[in-house]
Amino acid sequence: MKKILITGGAGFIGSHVVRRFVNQYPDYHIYNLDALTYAGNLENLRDVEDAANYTFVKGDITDAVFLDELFANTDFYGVVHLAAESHVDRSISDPLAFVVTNVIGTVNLLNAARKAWKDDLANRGATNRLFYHVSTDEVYGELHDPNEFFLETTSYDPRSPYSASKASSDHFVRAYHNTYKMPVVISNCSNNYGPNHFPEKLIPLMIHNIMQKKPLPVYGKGENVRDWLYVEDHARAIDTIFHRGKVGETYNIGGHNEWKNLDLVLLLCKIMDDKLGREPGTAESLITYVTDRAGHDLRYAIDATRLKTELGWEPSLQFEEGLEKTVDWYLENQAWLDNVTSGNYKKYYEEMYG
Ligand code: NAD
Ligand code: TDX
Repeated sequence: MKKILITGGAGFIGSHVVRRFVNQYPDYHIYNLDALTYAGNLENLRDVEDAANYTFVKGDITDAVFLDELFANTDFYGVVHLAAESHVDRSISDPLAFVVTNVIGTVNLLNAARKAWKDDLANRGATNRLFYHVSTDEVYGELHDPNEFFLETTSYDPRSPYSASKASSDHFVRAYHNTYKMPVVISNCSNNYGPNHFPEKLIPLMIHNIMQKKPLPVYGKGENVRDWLYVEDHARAIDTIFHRGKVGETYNIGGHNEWKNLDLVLLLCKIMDDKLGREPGTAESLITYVTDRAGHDLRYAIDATRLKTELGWEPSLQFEEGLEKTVDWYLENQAWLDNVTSGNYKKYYEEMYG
């Protein structure tokens, strides 16, 4: 059985990646390493927690000694690294936390793999191993020309503490490939949405506030543009790249689905009024324009042609369909949302894991 370490598997995207790997690959044993920060929620994985090929490991990637022991005790074939601080607004109020987890944590993980795989790295270029680093489109900076898209070759130009920390971690991953022959692959994905998204991010925050008839805070004039991808499509892209991507390469992942924030919020308002049986315009009346995010990137848009032509991956869902699925999930899983917003989600696993 191949042992695969997935970091950050209790988070939003990580939980979808863990579920996919556990269900699709019974011949893999999936180890989910997660520190269970505020963003980690094991309720996301209730449906797979008893699977024979799944093990949860509570641990922190900022702890190098712990990682060295873990790698010494378990012979991992591969790593899929998602653990990170992921919210731009938090990076503006506490940048150092992003350096510690996203930069130092990633280097710790690279070091642990390097030590454990040293014979393979020296002898065979470790073609039997893989270190997959999951990154973001935000490392490329912002776009102004509507005809421009981020390519794998676009120069890095991170503009928030979050994107600077992710860019730095990407550089370290490439440096380990060049210097130590670490077999790496990197993907840079656009904004994800879907079930289990923590309600500090735009789409789940708006869904939550519409349900509760609370104000919908739109930053600035709502003119910033994001390129949205359904989270299960991202998990499928990661699966594709993990199995068929070329070592040393980078793949952009995106939905080719750009939305101005205000247009997206208006669409969500319409869907929610309809689903909740409210008068049209009820949710829209909650929109409140608030002070803009500092250094707010104007537009992100990914060109994912390489992933399509070389590995055959394409998004499977239209945005309206994905958004409706997402809204339905939140309406059917109000207990999940209540547990997260009340902080009760921590109690479930604190009893089990401390
Ligand atoms: P998330 O915040 O929902 O989850 C992060 C997970 O990492 C949580 O379970 C948390 O407990 C864990 N974690 C945090 N610090 C840790 C540490 N020190 N040690 C171990 N575990 C730790 O994040 P997400 O939105 O699922 O993003 C996952 C990855 O994908 C991140 O690397 C992010 O940069 C990247 N990404 C996210 C998006 C997006 O739209 N959300 C888009 C592109 C790339
Ligand atoms: O209350 C809000 N009001 C608002 O107008 C929030 C939370 C956000 N916004 C705007 C800011 C952005 O233009 O909505 C857009 C999306 O914001 P977020 O959901 O915070 O995402 P973003 O900053 O684009 O970053 C996300 O995508 C790339 C993820 O959080 C990152 O982890 C990922 O790398």
